[in-house]
Parts: sequence; C-alpha cells; structure tokens
Amino acid sequence: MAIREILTVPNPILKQVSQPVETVDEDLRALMDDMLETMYAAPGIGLAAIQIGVPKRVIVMDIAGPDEERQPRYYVNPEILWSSDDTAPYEEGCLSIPDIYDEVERPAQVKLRYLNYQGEQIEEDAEGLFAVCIQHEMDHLEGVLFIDHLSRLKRDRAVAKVKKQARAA
Ligand code: GNR
Ligand code: NI
Repeated sequence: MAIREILTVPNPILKQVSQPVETVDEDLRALMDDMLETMYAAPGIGLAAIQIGVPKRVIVMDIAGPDEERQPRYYVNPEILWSSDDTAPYEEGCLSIPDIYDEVERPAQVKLRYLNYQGEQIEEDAEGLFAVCIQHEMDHLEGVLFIDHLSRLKRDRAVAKVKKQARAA
C-alpha cells in the first residue's frame, strides 16, 4: 500500500470524465487499497480515483466517526438508480479544494448500484452523510467539484484561495 499525492484545483485532470472499470481484479484492488490509505492519511471520508490522477470510476469511503471502528467501503462503476425529490443542505469540503467549505443542496436519498471490492453487484439505499458523500464522489467521476454547485463568484474565490495557499506552501 502507498499514500498517493492528492491533486488540487485548478489541476485540469480533476475535470476529466472517468472511465468504467472492466474487471475488478488484483490490480484494481491494489489501487483501492492505495486510495483508502491516502484517504485515511489526509484525513477524509471519501476519495475518487481521479483525485490521485487515475481516471477510473472507483470511489472509497469511510464515514465512521473518529471513535468508531473503521468501516471502509468501495464503489466501482457506481450508478444512481433513483434520487429523492426532497433535498437537504450540507456543508461540504473536498480534499482537492483544501480549507474551503460551503453548503450544497442535493437529493436527500438515493438508491445505488455498484460493484464492491470483490466485484459483486450490490444495490443499496443511502441517506444522511452517506448520501451526501456518495453524490459528492460520483460528481468527481464526471469531473464535477462541489464548488461547481456554487455561484461563479464563490467558485472563483475558492480557486483563487487554494492557488494562493499553494504558492505560500
Ligand atoms: O473528506 C471529505 N469530507 C466531506 C465533507 C462533506 C461532504 C463531502 C466530503 S468528501 C471529502 C473528501 C473528498 O474530497 N472526496 O472527494
Ligand atoms: Ni471531493
């Protein structure tokens, strides 16, 4: 396992559309292991492969609290089968947009289909933080960041702030 570098805005790779995975094999599991280690080290609650520069439709997540046991989750080729009409706001952040937080409104519940770590097809209902996080991660697969849901003014300010921090680092 290895910790990989997380790309930050305005890196154009983050705007790429990720491609479906053909088979869940040992190489893919090695990628998912690296992603999970990178996510825990950051620390974060989710990570899409494109955030480490790999344009595959792969997500890792762990939304367990700090005092809970780890609950790693793996999503390969996830699809949203259904989204609720009712929406909920959540103060989001992103490892690719460090130190920026703002409220995004998304469907409150979604129904998912995906392949897990073993390559088995799973269907699952998500709500609460799980629903927020999976939708945030699935946006990454389309090259969409949470700041793309904000006004242009807020988005431009966020990118400028991250650029400035990167220069100072
Ligand atoms: O670590 C993360 N926290 C978070 C908080 C609110 C909404 C979404 C997230 S995902 C983020 C990690 C990340 O950037 N995943 O792409
Ligand atoms: Ni993110």
